[in-house]
Amino acid sequence: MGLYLGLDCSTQSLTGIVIEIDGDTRRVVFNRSLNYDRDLPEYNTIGGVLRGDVDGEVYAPPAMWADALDRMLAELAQSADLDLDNLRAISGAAQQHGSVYLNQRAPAVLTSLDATARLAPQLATIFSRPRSPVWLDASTGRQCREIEAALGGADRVATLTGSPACERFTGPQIRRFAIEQPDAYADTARVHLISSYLASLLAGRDAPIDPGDGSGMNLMDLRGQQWSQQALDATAPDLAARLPPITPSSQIVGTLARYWQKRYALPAAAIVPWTGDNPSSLIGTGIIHGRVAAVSLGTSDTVFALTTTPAASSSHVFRSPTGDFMNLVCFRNGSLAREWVRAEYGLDWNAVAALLESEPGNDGWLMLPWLEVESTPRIAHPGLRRFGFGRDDAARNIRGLIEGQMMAIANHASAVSGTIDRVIATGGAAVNRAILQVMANVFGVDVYRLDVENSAALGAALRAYHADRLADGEPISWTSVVSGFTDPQPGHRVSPNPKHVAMYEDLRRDYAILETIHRDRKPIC
Ligand code: ADP
Ligand code: XUL
Repeated sequence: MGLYLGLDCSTQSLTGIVIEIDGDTRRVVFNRSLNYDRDLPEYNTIGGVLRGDVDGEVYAPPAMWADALDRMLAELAQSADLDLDNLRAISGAAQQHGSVYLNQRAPAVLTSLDATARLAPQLATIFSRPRSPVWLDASTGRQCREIEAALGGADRVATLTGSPACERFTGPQIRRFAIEQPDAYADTARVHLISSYLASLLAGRDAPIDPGDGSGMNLMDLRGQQWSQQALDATAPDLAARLPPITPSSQIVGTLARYWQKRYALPAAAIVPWTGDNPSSLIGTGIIHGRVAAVSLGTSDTVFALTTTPAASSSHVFRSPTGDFMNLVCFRNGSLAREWVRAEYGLDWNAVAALLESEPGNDGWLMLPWLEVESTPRIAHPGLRRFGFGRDDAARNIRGLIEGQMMAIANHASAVSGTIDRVIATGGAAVNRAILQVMANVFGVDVYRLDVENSAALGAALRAYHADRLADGEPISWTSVVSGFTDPQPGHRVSPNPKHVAMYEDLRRDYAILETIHRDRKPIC
């Protein structure tokens, strides 16, 4: 019998899931979340992030994630019904693209942590930059253009690294830091992703970056799965020496550091490289072959699918933990926009659901839901665009925003997978059946919700299991890895209503036309 811990350090929370695998018995035996705003209020985040003085700057304190990790392992250790001696391996996932900057003191501090004291205060001296830019940061437009110019244009960057230069990606973020704060950059010995930073804390030593999360940096050669010297040169001086190596996502990094073993009486479990939340969700939603797409309704909304060959049409191509590729499209206006419209009209989620169900199609009225700057399509001028109704009409605003989001996702999903027979819905908003009904009607296919809500954390636990079997000389297929955890349950199926499918086909065409017309225009209402 083995226990496997998967962690997900997402934008708003840290989740820990433990799975037990004992012959054919496969079950989740621990599932907890810590919300940064609520449970770690001393960091003053709103939605897990802080906003900077410069337009578009969004960041989080890296010490907060360490603190959350410490609290999560404390909760795990206190869980009386678990025999943690059987904890064999730990892996994790983190919000993609965000970066953590460590100075040369970090390795010594990590190997000599005092197990009787909290982790975060002991890390106070290791950061060469106390702020970690996160994926919501949109302050690096200039650096993106510079990188694209140095590498021969956006298409060349996309062919080489899997994506055109994007504001939120790590390379442009590092470039801005190196240019604007040269002394702090000079003091930086290591630039980690959030994923590899947290793996390093668990292992007590520098952990590598996995190809899945490495693909979100504009720095990795997508096909070779190694740093591209050309891309590094276009980004910042002496960057190669500052990046950890890239290793396969199933190659064990080491064992749980002494700090955690002593502090929480945990065994020397294997530490498996962490990856990004989207690549991890691919495993946690059981997408190990084509024609199935996942839609994640988290802080960001994403749609992704597995592929054996990278698609030129997809805005992002990442490596997947299975060794294949995954196509992904990301929308910045996800849950925060839904939260905003809910709060604006003083409603709870049940009331939102009732409005969605009462008039599918919003009587033909549409909204472009770009409350903040949008990444798909790239929208520089934020602001909702309402067509045929005003600000005062709560019902039309709610439906306009959520139906608009679902139409945008469905329209852009064609770039990630030519044919979609089924959609797996995940992320915080996937608990809302009315939203999934809109999704099913708009896509015209069955939508499934999974038993385990947090597919990134589940995917991490499953990856830990996979790496553990491999290390034991018992390679196991991905189908066997996910079996029993991600099988679509008929009870969780939301089927499209044929009457509404036809209507949304027309509305999706109108939506696409509006999107094209308005993408470069400023909002007028
Ligand atoms: P992330 O992983 O990006 O931190 P989650 O996937 O945990 O985010 O999703 C959090 C979001 O889920 C919240 O911002 C909230 O808006 C949304 N959410 C939670 N419950 C509901 C609900 N019943 N209906 C719609 N959205 C919900
Ligand atoms: C994907 C992206 C987001 C983050 C946060 O490119 O930026 O989905 O990973 O979840």
